[in-house]
Amino acid sequence: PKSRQELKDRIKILLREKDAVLVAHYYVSAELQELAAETGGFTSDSLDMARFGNEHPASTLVVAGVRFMGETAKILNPEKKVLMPDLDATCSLDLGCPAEDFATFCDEHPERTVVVYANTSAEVKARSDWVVTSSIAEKVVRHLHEKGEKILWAPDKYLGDYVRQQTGADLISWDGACVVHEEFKAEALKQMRLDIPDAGVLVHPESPREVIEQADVVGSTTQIIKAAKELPNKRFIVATDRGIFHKMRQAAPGKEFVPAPIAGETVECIACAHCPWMAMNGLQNLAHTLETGENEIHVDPETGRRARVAVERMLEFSR
Ligand code: CIZ
Ligand code: SF4
Repeated sequence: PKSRQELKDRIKILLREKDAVLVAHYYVSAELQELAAETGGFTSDSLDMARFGNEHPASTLVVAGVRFMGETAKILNPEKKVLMPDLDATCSLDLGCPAEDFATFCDEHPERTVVVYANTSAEVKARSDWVVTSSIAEKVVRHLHEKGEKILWAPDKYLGDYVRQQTGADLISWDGACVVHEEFKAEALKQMRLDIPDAGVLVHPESPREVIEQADVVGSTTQIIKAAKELPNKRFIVATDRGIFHKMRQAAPGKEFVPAPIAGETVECIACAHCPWMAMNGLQNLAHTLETGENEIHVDPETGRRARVAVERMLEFSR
């Protein structure tokens, strides 16, 4: 077994040798986020990860995140090799929305425009009219609503609920949830806000409605990082995966970040608010995939072609 430093050095060499670039999500370990920064790669949310991978000239993209992020990279770049540290790193939203059941749901509502969250399989994306991420979901749905379109939304019911409320759109939702964000508890958050009354409250819209209602800022990961920098508060209660604290501390040095409570916890929170699938990304399996070329993402070309139309619509809209 190699030391962590030896592994990092090996990964740096392999990235160069294989003409590969590391694209990481805010929810993976600080170590991987740093490695991406040190090697000319990138850390961000799923929208900007897709954009970066699409624009970068490397012939291999190594995606440290969860499976749908690797698939989106492949959908946009069928000619590139896309590798992931662990192909079993998935997402409860993706798992909870199987393509066949989703197709049945769409067939039952043929008059509706199908808008799906990026946290879905390539097959589900291929069935959609639009793919969106949390940073532009509201804007896209507002745009469609203003054109008089009715929406079929999947898979996150909390984000769907939030977007419906913000835009007034006629929107029906699939019944899915994120295992991390769904656990944030409204009552415990009320108590925590009393315990630290000066704290700003930042909430990702995959959280339950009663948690969202207590937020000073509701937004995607990128929007939450921006709020930490721009709001005057010195402390923040944060309802999203705590992997994001690494970038928040860099963006707003000297400020303090407290994870929002799950299941009755108040100020102290040690093993909560972290996605088990994001946590599967490590130095060892990253080195392994680069070394062997194993764990390559494949998307059926016809499925990929159809999904690409909906993903590119998002990229075009967000320009
Ligand atoms: O919860 C996730 O997986 C998020 C926030 C994905 C994204 O859009 O970056
Ligand atoms: Fe999916 Fe939630 Fe994990 Fe994001 S944090 S990958 S939405 S399970």
